[in-house]
Amino acid sequence: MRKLLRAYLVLGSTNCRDHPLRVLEEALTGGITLVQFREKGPGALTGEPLRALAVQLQAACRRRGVPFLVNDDVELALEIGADGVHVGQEDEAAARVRDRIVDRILGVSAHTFAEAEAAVRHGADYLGIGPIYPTASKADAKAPQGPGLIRELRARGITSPLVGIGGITTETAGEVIRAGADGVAVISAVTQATDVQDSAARLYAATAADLRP
Ligand code: IFP
Ligand code: MG
Repeated sequence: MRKLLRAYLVLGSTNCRDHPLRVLEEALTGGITLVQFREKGPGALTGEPLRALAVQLQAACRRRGVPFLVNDDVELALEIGADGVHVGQEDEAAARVRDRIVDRILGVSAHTFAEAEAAVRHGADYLGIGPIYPTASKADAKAPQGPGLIRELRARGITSPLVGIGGITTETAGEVIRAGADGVAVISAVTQATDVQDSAARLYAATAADLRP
């Protein structure tokens, strides 16, 4: 799990300037290690187009041997046979999702020590910690916490796989890893880049395991 979190791409059609499949293919070529399909915001797909895009993106991940997770939508994840689900605090309770997806990957967002501790207890395989920096990708994002939150969680005994998310760039990825994260999750840093493949490759390079404390 820790290795998979290294360069984690979260994307949906509303984040992409080109067709999401093209963006994803380039990002995978650049070295992305894990993918989360997160179809959110104005213009987000629903129904059959949503399912069709999920299946397309999943197929691209399978060809490269990269696990494909679905944000929030447990039904969709089960229907297409995704490798896992990522849920927030406001989504279906982590413990319930754990029971429904059994041996697939379960990621849970946490913003505090108490949320992190509860998510681990409810069976999360990894925690998404953020927002680390200010972000435009999430309309209802909480206040930025800085890499210090990850440092605090490690100091207080959270040993689970952790990924930082929120406003992380290739420039700041290293400090998130040095704070104790196993990886970084990004949307814009890769999907909005002029050269998607290059930005993914730089993200991968910036998160080398030897940066870890
Ligand atoms: N964290 C993550 C992840 N994904 C989300 N969608 C989120 C928080 C709100 F990257 F998986 F850790
Ligand atoms: Mg959510």
